[in-house]
Amino acid sequence: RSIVVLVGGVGGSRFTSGLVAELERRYPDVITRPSVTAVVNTGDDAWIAGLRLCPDLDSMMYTLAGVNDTTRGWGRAGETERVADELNAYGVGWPWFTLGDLDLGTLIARSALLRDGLTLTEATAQLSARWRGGAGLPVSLLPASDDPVETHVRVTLPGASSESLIHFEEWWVKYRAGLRASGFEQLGIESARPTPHVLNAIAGADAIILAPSNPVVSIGTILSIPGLREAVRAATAPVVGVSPIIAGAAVRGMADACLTAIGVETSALAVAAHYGGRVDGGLLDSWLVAEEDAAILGRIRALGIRALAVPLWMRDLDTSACLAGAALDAAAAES
Ligand code: GDP
Ligand code: FO1
Ligand code: CA
Repeated sequence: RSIVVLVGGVGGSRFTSGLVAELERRYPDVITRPSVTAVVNTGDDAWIAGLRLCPDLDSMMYTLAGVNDTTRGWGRAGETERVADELNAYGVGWPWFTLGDLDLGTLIARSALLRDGLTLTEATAQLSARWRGGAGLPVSLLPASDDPVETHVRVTLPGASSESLIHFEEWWVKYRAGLRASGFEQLGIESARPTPHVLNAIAGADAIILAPSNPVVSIGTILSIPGLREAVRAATAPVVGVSPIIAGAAVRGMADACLTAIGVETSALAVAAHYGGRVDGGLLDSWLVAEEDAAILGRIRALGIRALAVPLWMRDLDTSACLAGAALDAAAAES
């Protein structure tokens, strides 16, 4: 059996770690344990100092390898920043964006593999293989596309009289989402395609889960790759979504500002309506909301979506595993 989960960075990696822990608990024998494939957002990717940065793939890889920095929420634990100081002295890269030395090792390795002609999917498989004493990661990481797609944000820069497009990382890290976004553009999206690996994983899945990731710049970008949304709709597996919004607030990150920019209210109901019910041309068979949001269950069901209220806070591995278990149960109830 196989489970496919669509993910962004922090929300996606917390949820996926919980999913792995829950599957290990339910299926102690590795032979019977369902496999997990994560389809990862690549819209935050960028060339920086000549190197390929893939923030969400790296958040997933570091978290599943157990080497992530849990306080900052990105990058490696125990980092040093000697190389970043040199890059800044040369005026190369983004001075407001800190690349740790260990993290730079990943970026150099990835860039070397891409330059050797590997696809991002192949490079990601090689980067993933070294972890856990060479056993690799407990999840297959698949970039949603091998074709570069880079999310840019339409903003009016301080002192400017007209709008310009800046990279999503600049909007988020340099301006902390403080500049009002009037829209997002996924540069490269028209000619991007989902990889065959992604299409096969979706078609062959027994359950498809939309992680509690940013619905606009993580899950939204994955789904806007031409053909991907259609592949999820055509899949035989039940599609279960987990709300990234609890009681009208994005728990952490910039989902609130992103939803506002595309005209969607920050609520679990509005995000469900945005994804849509599968019966109505949308994606969702089931939608998990927080217990705090139990009052909206009836309105979600009115959209033709099964709805359940469960503990939605991923505080630690146990609470993340519990949430993943609820998503597995919702999928089992559908099939
Ligand atoms: P990013 O790429 O690092 O921004 O991470 P993702 O796109 O995977 O997820 C970010 C979103 O996850 C946040 O904007 C929140 O809405 C959501 N999120 C973060 N923590 C939690 C949590 O504990 N529970 C739930 N339900 N959602 C969360
Ligand atoms: N986030 C920050 O807030 N500041 C940083 O300097 C920063 C550096 C960084 C380096 C590598 C990487 O993979 C991620 C990094 N992030 C940083 C986090 C990341 O860019 C964003 O939080 C996500 O992409 C948002 O979706
Ligand atoms: Ca991200």
